Amino acid sequence: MKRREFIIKSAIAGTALTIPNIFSFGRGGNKVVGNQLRFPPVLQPGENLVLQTSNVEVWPGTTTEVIALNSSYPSPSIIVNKGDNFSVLFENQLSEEATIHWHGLLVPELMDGHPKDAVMPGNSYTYTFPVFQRAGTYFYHSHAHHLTAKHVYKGFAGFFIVDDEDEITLGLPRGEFDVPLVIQDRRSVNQPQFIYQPNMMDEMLGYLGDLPLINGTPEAFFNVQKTLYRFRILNGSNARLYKLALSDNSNFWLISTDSGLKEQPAQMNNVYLAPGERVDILIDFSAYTIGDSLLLKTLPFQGSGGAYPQGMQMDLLTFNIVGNGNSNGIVPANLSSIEYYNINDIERTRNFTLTMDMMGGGMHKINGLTFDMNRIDETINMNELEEWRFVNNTDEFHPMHIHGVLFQVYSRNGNTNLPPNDKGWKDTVLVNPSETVSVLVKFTDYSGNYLLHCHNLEHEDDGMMINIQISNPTNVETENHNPESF
Ligand SMILES: [Cu+2]
Repeated sequence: MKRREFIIKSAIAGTALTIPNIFSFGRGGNKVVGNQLRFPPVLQPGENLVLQTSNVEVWPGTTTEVIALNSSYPSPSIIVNKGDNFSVLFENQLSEEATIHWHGLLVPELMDGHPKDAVMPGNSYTYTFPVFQRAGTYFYHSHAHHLTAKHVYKGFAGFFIVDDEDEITLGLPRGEFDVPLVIQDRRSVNQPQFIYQPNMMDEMLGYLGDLPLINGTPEAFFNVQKTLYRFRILNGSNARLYKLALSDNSNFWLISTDSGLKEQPAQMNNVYLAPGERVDILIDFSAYTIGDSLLLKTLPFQGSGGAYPQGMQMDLLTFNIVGNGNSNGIVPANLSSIEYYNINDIERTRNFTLTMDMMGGGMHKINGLTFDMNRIDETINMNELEEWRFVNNTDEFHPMHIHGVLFQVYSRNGNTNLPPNDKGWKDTVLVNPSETVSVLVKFTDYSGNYLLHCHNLEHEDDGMMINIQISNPTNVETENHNPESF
């Protein structure tokens, strides 16, 4: 047994989440159709992450071949406290290379899972880094060269949840009332397999499906009490964008963007969530009646066509109201303090023009470039505030993700009046068709070779990714591990 390297928060792990379902009868006593929402296991201290092909039950009575960690789909959830030194041994038992990227976490270059740092078949690697960020819903996934999309589609992605004292004191719902939900779409035509064979159209639009899985559960239902819940929602899909809403159009509170709590909760009745993004929301079920059901849906919106249209309406998760339990959670008036950057403090502006080109080595490009492992495309000084403008010259959605930094959205098409899900700390920002999105970026923690890429994973593997080099001119690591920094 290795020494205890990080602390498991059993409160979030929620022992009640694993009790047998005794409420699977709906109104009128009819058996509810569908499958009870599953939860991935929580990685235990000293446990390794073993990447291998295995067969798991996704649809009852059948098995699905997955590429996942510790034979779990979704991959195990990692739960740590701010201040922990996280360390895990990663064993690659596949016959192809792999890395783990810790999405949204600020980690040293060699821990970031850059494809140049691939772990070869049969090899292992210890990922270790201090967790100095505040509480939030982060995740991890494959970042292997030209293999990211396939790996993630087949199951290689999991939650990385950070907890801290500041959040505990707020009185948000905890334990069994604090529920992680990862949304991933698969193709019903291939059921029960996760066949990954993108054709030309899939590489252009992304590999989209018609069948949503929630925590790997098809036709998922979740039995809830008449009380306040927190849901940590991760879009773990390769390419699908969701417009999340409740079936009765009622309001929920948005409390967190990618990288931790907002300043105040924002009441909304729908929110867009692009691949790689997370939102935490509070839903109050107290006004419903036992026996009622409510759906979490994705609403229709304008998107690409094809066999699996972007923007198609889907039912994602059924909430069955089954009891009078109380989370004792509250909707706090204030959540956290966020210091917003001032546009007048920028040292420079960089433009990143996003194009789709039928010719050349790859179709999706950033500033006319496709990814070259051995080429540094941008050099950025640490501790200097910059404005990065993503200019989308395509009619597709591009969720742009930056490694090694948390940033703030500044404007969309010049408009600084932003929706609530743009306000707060971000690591991924949706750039809509023909839109220009401006973000304010300052690297404060680590120097080295990081990445900027589209989180539509087909676009990423297609080459919509560039190397960024963070340089520290003073050559003095000013690693800012001050808890107040983010
Ligand atoms: Cu893209």
